[in-house]
Amino acid sequence: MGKNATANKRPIKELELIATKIREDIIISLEKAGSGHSAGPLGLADIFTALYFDVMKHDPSKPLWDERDILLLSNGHCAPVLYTTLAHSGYFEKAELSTLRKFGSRLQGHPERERLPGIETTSGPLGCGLSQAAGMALAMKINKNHHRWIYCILGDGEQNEGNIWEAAMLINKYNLHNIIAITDRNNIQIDGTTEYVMPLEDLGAKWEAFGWHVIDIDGNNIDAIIDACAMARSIVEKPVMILAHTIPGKGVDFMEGDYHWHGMPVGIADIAGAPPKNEQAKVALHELRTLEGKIRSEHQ
Ligand SMILES: Cc1ncc(C[n+]2csc(CCOP(=O)(O)OP(=O)(O)O)c2C)c(N)n1
Ligand SMILES: [Mg+2]
Repeated sequence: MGKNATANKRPIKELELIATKIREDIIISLEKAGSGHSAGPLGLADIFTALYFDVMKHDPSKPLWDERDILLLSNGHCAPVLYTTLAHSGYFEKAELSTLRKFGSRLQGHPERERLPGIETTSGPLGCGLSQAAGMALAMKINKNHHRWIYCILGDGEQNEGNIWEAAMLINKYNLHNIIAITDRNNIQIDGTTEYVMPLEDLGAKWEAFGWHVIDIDGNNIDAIIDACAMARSIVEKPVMILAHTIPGKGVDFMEGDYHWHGMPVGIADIAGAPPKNEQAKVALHELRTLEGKIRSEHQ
C-alpha cells in the first residue's frame, strides 16, 4: 500500500510547516545553482505539499508502484518545487538538492523522465502535459486501471499554447475523467503579466466552454487545495480544472507578485524593490525561517 493510502492525515499546520521548509530549500538550491526559476516554484509549494503529503496515493519507496497516482508538471520550468517536494517525501536524499542545474546532476533545469525517481514525464517545452495526461489516461482505460488519478499542473501563461486546448477537447471526447488539471493562476509569465502578454480571461469560462467543470480556489490555502481535489474526484460526469489562484514568489516579500522573478534566482540580479544581490538569499531565508518559527509555535 502507498504511504498516503494508509497514513493518518497530517494536521494543516504540519503541512504548512512542510511547505515553508520546501520554500527554504527552493531558495537555497536556486542560489547555489546561480540560475533557475523562483516565482512559480515558490507559489506552487502549497499545492505540491497538499498533493504529495495528503492527496495522492504514492509510495516513495516504490516509485513505479502500478497503483500510484500520477503527477505531471506540464510547466516544467517549475522543476525546483517538484524536486524539493520529491526529496522531502523521501524519493531521494535532500542533500542532492544542492546539485540543481549542475553538470551531470539528476536535477536539471527541467525534469527528465527516468533520470530521477518520481518524475513521470519529461517537460519544459510548454503545452505538452495535458496531452501526456490524456495518453496515460487512455492507456489506463485500456488496461482497466483507470481508478488511479492523474494530477496535471499547468501554468497560466502556458495556456497560450494551442495544443492544451486540443487536449482539453480530446479528454472530454473520451471521458478521461480520472484527470484532474490544476492551473497555477499566478497572473505572471516570462516577461510580463499574463493579461499584458496574451489576455487569458475569462479563463474559467473558456474551460467551461470546452466542457470542463471549473473550481476556483486560493492556491496558497492548503485546506482549500485538499478540499478542491476531493470535490474534483467526486465529479464523475466531467473532467475538472482547478483554477488555483496563487501568489508568484509566495513567502518572500520582495518577490511576491513580481514577474521579474519568473526565471531569476536570488543573488544574481538587481531587481527594483529587492535587497542588494548579496543580501537577497539572507533576507528571503530570514523571512521564511521567521514564518517557520511562528507555525511551529502555533502547532505545539
Ligand atoms: C513551447 C515553449 N515556448 C516558450 C517557452 C519559454 N517559456 C518558458 S516559461 C514561459 C512562461 C510560462 O508562463 P507560466 O506558465 O505562467 O509560468 P510562470 O511564469 O507562472 O512560472 C515561457 C514562454 C517554453 N518553455 N516552451
Ligand atoms: Mg504564470
